[in-house]
Amino acid sequence: MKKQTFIDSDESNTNEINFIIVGKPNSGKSTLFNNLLKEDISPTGDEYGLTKTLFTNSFEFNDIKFVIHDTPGLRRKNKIYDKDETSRNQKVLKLINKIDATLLLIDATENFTKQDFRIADLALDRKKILFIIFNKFDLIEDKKEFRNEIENFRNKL
Ligand SMILES: Nc1nc2c(ncn2[C@@H]2O[C@H](COP(=O)(O)OP(=O)(O)OP(=O)(O)O)[C@@H](O)[C@H]2O)c(=O)[nH]1
Ligand SMILES: [Mg+2]
Repeated sequence: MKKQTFIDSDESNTNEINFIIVGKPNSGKSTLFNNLLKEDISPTGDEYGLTKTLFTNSFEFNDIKFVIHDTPGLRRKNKIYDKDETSRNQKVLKLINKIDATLLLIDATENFTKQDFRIADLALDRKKILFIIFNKFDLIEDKKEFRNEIENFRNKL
């Protein structure tokens, strides 16, 4: 298993890129994290809110070290009834301040909601590079119609 690391912004250097995977619960964050690392590090499954802690790991590509963070799903504040989830969300928000880029994962099989826009804004407000990934695309039957929906989503950002 690769070394577990947590990189503080003061320690960052130009050959290292820190990025965080965020999104609503069950959007596929941990699956992407494991696939990028080619290891089953973070638990995955259909249960909403499966990831309850931050997972951090790294891989190298073309002499660049990519440090990647998997995070607990971010639900709307009014859907959170538990202090632990609030504190987990706060950790994610803090971490967004420290990273270079954000990967926002959106479950393509669900309607895009205000929460997706809110999460995108978290990165954009902090002037972070934002990649938006529409996941579970394999489950979409009408891919052409879905591309139109993505265009609408993009125009609203
Ligand atoms: N069909 C399909 N299923 C996927 C894809 N990515 C993830 N899944 C499934 O979606 C479910 C949720 O995946 P996770 O990776 O656990 O989702 P998560 O965003 O980490 O969820 P939380 O930790 O609860 O926030 C699992 O059953 C995955 O196997 C995909 O691209 N296609
Ligand atoms: Mg997860």
